[in-house]
Amino acid sequence: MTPGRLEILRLGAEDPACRMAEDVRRGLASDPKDLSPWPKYLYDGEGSRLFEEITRLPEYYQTRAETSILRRRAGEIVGRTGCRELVELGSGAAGEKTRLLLDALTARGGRARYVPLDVSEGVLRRSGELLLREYPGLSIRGFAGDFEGPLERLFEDAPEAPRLVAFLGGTVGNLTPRRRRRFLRGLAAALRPGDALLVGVDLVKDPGVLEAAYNDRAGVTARFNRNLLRVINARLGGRFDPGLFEHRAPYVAEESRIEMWLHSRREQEVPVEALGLAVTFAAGEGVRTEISAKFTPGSARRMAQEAGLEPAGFYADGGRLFGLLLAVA
Ligand code: AVJ
Repeated sequence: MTPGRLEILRLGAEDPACRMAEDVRRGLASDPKDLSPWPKYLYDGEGSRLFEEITRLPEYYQTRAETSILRRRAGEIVGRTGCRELVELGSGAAGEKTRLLLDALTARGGRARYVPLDVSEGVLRRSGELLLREYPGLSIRGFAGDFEGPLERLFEDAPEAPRLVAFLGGTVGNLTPRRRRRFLRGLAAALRPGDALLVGVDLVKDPGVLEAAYNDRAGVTARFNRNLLRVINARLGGRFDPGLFEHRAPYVAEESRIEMWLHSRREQEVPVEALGLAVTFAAGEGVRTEISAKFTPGSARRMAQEAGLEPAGFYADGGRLFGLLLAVA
């Protein structure tokens, strides 16, 4: 990797449309209907745009809280790990949070590398070009792909100094417990001793505050949720009418998680061409579209330990709304 250089590689070769048909078939055949194991399908162009809008909503405190932690502690976190490379999983538009970590990394002089992974190649290219202008000494190797696939290639071309792998935004909470364990074990196995993982986790709090964050007054989260049906229409030839589904996002205390659902307003049959079938919904029947697990400092530490990582620090914002767990391999 040469300083001042941007390269974008593709991670994983399988045909995404074909995979999606299989995933959606499985999700819609289960009882209850459940598309939440595949949160990535929420993030097409429109879904990513709506999510950016969510991060600015008054009710959605997570992005602001996480950014405020990094504003105060990025220097300390990077200093503790001694890393020279930032690997960011699900980097998205590489906004202020990424810059706070890169500021801390480049403030220490010498060569620094940034290895973002995101499903959108366009987003990687645009944000990579912007970052190169702001950080001329940085070398960037972006990977377009899915963080649940094999991650070894992200860690090829290993630098001598330790790496910091950042998995921000609370995205780890969107994985089902099984997938979360599988993902973290796979990640831990790809790390070398001394490498560090920084995971953002939304914290357990008053259910009213949690539910407001996923049931915003402006209805942006409802649009984000219904957009999944548009993605299925566009990519799999579905005939969903998003207006016939109601957005709900209750906090399920027994699971410590928000669950996002779409409930059919009436009995209906929806053809999906790529599946070669029509999906039937009873009146009021729901399909779960996303889970978003909430953690305590203790449950976040246990999650890292289960993957064989050693918890090294837990950082929260002033309101204790959101946390960053630092763990080392
Ligand atoms: C992707 C984890 C940041 O679970 O809060 C926002 C996605 N879903 N509103 C979350 C989301 C509904 C979000 N994260």
